[in-house]
Formats: sequence, structure tokens, C-alpha cells
Amino acid sequence: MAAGGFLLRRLRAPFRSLALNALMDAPRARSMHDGGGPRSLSIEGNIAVGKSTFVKLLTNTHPEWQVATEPVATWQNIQAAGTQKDGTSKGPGNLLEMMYQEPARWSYTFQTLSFMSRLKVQLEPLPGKLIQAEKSVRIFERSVYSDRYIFAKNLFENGSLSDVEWHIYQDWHSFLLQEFANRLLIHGFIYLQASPQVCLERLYQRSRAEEKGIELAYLEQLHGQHEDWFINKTTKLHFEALQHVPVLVLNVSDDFSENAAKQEELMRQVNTFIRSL
Ligand code: UDP
Ligand code: DCM
Ligand code: MG
Repeated sequence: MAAGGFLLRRLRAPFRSLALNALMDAPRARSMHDGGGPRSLSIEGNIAVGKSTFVKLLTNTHPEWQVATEPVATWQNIQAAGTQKDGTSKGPGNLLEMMYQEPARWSYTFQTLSFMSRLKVQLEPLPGKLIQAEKSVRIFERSVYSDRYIFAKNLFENGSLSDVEWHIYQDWHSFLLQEFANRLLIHGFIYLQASPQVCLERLYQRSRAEEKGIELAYLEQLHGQHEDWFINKTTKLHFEALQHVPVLVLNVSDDFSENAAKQEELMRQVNTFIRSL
């Protein structure tokens, strides 16, 4: 990661207030809870906390649920369309790596890709069996909401997104979410919580090459963003319905990947939560 890129804090009051004023004037999103139909849940949490491991556990426990994992492989392998200016064709690019190498240059681009890939997945028509099933469940690993209220917000606050980029990001994010509000419903968030130190250990254990420069300080920033949204409730959310979406907080500081009793307990809590939605 470019040194200090994720750690700088800058003040940009004039632009920030312009962007937020525009959003606060925007019409409110419709309710996130639509009565019947499948229940959509998003699994949230810091980098390497164990979301994919948890999603796998959910899939094994409930093979009938529809599950969408985070498309990290797509982000690592961008196919350049067509030919280049010089007439040659270009191979795949690794946008995850580019973002961590040069955050100020690539963070905005990365956030548009992350958002678009989630939007496409969430807008896919429901399989017929899910529409018919009375109590079907859709699980997403992260959401268009954490893209904005965790990552893009943090990148702005640490200086990796400029005032102009943050303004434009929030503008199209609010617009698209209002346009597609009823198809982007999330009925519940499951926040997997662990200390930044635990996440760093798991990040090292997973050893994704692109993430090898991530420092504890960056995981602490992201931890703070999660806590502000899900625990302290101090994050300003621009969609009224989002403020009322129930949150299940699961502490996963203790390793659950090999612990059958812990897994059983976690699944029991998830089932109770979903029944309450
Ligand atoms: N992991 C672990 N114990 C746990 C959960 C996860 O050792 O209780 C490991 C997992 O095997 C992987 C790393 O932590 O090597 C990151 O997990 P995952 O990819 O699920 O995290 P995500 O980034 O999806 O939250
Ligand atoms: N990521 C990001 N911005 C987002 C979503 C994800 O920078 N809006 C990054 C963080 C991780 C990787 O992508 O490096 C996702 O992996 P993980 O599942 O481990 O959090
Ligand atoms: Mg994952």
C-alpha cells in the first residue's frame, strides 16, 4: 500500500456540505421491508474477519438459501474491452492491487466497480423457486450500503477520495438506490465483529498478495466505521428506511472455522434473527 495513503485525514468542509445538502434534499427511499417474499440479508464486517467462512457455513447449513459471495476474483481480473489506443489488445488488470498500490489514483475507480458488481447481482431476477417459497432467504456478502458507509466514506476521510470524487460518488449512489429502491431491499444486517488485531491475524493467514501492505491502522479505521454504523449508530445514513433495518451483531473473535459448538450457536442466533424479520 502506498505509505500514508489510507491514513491522511483532511478537512474539506465546503465540498462536504454541498454534497450532503444535495442528498438530504433528495426524496427518501421506500421502505426496506416489503412484507412477504424472500428475506435478504447482508453479512458485514472488517476485511478478513471471516465473512466468506461464515457464508460457507450458512450454505452448508441451508443449501436451499441463495448466496452471493463478494466477487473479489472479478476485481482481480479486469478484462480491458476492445483494443488500446496503439492498436494492441490489453490483458487483464488487477484493480484490487492497483487500488492498494496507488489509493489516490484508483480508489474511486475501484469503488465504482465494487458498487456495479453488487448492483448487478442484487438486481438479478429471483429464481422461480425462491419467489414461490414462503420463507426463502438471500444472503449477500457485503452490500451497496457498506460500499458507501464503510469503504467510500473511509477513503474520503483518509484522503484517498478527493472532494469531487466523493461528491460525485454520493450523487450517483443516492440516485441509483432511489431508482432501484424496491429491488435492493435488505431486511437485516449481520455484523461479524472482531478486533482489528484478530482481523490482521486472519488477513495474514489468508495471505492475499494484494493485501500484504495493509496495516493495523487501516483495519482500525474500518473497524471504527463499522462500529459507528452498527453499534454507536452515529453514521449519517441518507436512506430513511436503512436506519430501521435490524442488525444482528455476532462476535467472532474466537475462531469459529473449526469449532462445531460455536458454529451451532451462531446458526441458532441467525435462525432466531431471521424468524424475527
Ligand atoms: N478464519 C479463521 N477463523 C475464523 C474465521 C476465519 O481462521 O473463525 C480464517 C479463514 O480461514 C481465512 C481468513 O481467516 O484464512 C479470512 O477469512 P475470510 O476469507 O472468511 O474473511 P472475509 O474477508 O471474507 O471476512
Ligand atoms: N474492498 C474495498 N472497498 C469495497 C469493498 C471491498 O476496498 N467497497 C476491498 C477490501 C478487501 C477486499 O476488497 O481488500 C474484499 O475482501 P474481504 O472480503 O476480505 O473484505
Ligand atoms: Mg470474503
